[in-house]
Amino acid sequence: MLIRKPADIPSSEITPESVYLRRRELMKGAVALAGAALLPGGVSAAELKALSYRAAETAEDNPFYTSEAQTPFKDATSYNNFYEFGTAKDDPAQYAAALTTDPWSIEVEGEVGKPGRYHLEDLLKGMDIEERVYRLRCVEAWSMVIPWLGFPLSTLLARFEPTSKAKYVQFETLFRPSEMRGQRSAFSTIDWPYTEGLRMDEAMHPLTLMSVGMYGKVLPNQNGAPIRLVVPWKYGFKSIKSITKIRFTEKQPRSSWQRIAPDEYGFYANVNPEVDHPRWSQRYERRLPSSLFAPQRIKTQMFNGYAEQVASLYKDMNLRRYY
Ligand SMILES: Nc1nc2c(c(=O)[nH]1)N[C@H]1C(S)=C(S)[C@@H](COP(=O)(O)O)O[C@H]1N2
Ligand SMILES: [Mo]
Repeated sequence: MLIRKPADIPSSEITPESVYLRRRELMKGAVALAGAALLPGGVSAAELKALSYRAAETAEDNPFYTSEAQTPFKDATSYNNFYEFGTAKDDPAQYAAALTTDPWSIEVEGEVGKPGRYHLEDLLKGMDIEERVYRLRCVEAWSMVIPWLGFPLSTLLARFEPTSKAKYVQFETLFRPSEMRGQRSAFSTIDWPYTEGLRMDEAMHPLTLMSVGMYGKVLPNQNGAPIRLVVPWKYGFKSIKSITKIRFTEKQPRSSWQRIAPDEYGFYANVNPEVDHPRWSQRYERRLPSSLFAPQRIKTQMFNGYAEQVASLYKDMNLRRYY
């Protein structure tokens, strides 16, 4: 267990006090979860795993942390994009409860030494869950600051032993129309399943997180339970939810949004205030909670503020062309 009782934490680690208090908050979350284990049907491996994790660091120069105000849990879980449950921002919160997330498995295929179907609990075994406070900016120009729980995607991918031909990795979301009402809609724009992809070096970058929880709890269904990607320097649509397939490929895969509107949504989708979406500017964002009277309009940063960590991945690329 990575989480420790207050008595186990040396005093050198409890300054400033806010860190200590935050740890306590996190542990309260863990206790609440332990209570959930009493629910009929038991508690999933993901839930058990989320009980133990490293609390976020506070160092200003830590790329896995931001001291910006965190988006309240209520906003992060009620204003979502998850088209499998509908296109309105409040649809996921209303309808995602229908999704069964346990048992869950992930199929691994393509250019890889260890293909197969893996149970989520096996994949989580021995995985160190840590907390990372990341900004996430949607292409529609709202943004949030969320304390995610997860582990580096690189740790997981390495276990499957990608071959030397694996240049990209593609992800797919579950296709289960019986539980995902958006997939039953006659008006749906997406050719299901939702897919996304990363170049191998992006996938292996230490900032790229596989998340199983947020705010000290397991992921709410509307945020992509039981396991989703978080790529904080890219527009939100790259952070694919409820993943059931990982495919290693030699050629660049096509993502769902590229297929829907290739002029508007590129493969890279790096947050870039200099490159407008064809229908709107990307210079500013609305930090949630945002309202008519308190719009919280802030300037968007290059690579969503993670340029120091990731700019080198794109150093010889024309980012207007590769948007
Ligand atoms: N499977 C799936 N994943 C998805 C989406 C989706 O519609 N389906 N929407 C994306 C978009 S556009 C955004 S902005 C983020 C939103 O994540 P959040 O609701 O946790 O903030 O999820 C991304 N992942
Ligand atoms: Mo988005």
